Amino acid sequence: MTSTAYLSLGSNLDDRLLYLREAVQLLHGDQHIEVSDISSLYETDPVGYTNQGNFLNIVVELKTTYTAEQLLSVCQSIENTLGRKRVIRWGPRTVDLDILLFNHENIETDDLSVPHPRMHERAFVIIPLVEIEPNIQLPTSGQSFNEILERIPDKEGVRLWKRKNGEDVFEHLES
Ligand code: A4P
Ligand code: MG
Repeated sequence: MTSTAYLSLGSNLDDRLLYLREAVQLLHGDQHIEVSDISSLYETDPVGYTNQGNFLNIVVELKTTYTAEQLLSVCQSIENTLGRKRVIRWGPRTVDLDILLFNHENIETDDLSVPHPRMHERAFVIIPLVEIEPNIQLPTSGQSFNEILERIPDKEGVRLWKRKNGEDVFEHLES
């Protein structure tokens, strides 16, 4: 069975664009994953632990034959491959991949909470998500992300950095 998932990707260390591009390539290079859409790139003020550099954030849509748990381990192995060190919770990271949505499922296990529990309060997630999928709804409440976006604080902390032009932001996705 093919599932549709949305991931949030963020980076705020070193060459942020390169990390995001490599993460997307590693996702797309997996034979069980097809990256079907990518948002524009946004530069965003850090949320949570604020004494760190600005992030670049994107949201990607993908089709996958993995289960949500399998997709989580792929995300974690990509984080490890790209050199992520977990030093400070919510702190600086080369790249962070979070599963936002997996079909319309509600998943609550020791390792995985889907929908991502903090996504609805985060402009750096909701703005790129609404850009690629304006009509989507939060499975828990049925609220549309457009409605969530209207009420969300700190939207000025999320600035368009590179607009998606044409097919996708990463022209080298296939390589
Ligand atoms: N986990 C549970 N649910 C999920 C899920 N849906 N997707 C578990 C991914 N992982 C999930 O994550 C900790 C544990 O969450 C994992 O072991 C997994 O089993 P982590 O990636 O090791 O640690 P983390 O990233 O520090 O925690 P978390 O909860 O992912 O952090 P957040 O809340 O995502 O915050 N500000 C801006 N502007 N942009 C950002 O991208 N990111 C964060 C990270 C903070 N501030 C930011 C940004
Ligand atoms: Mg994470």
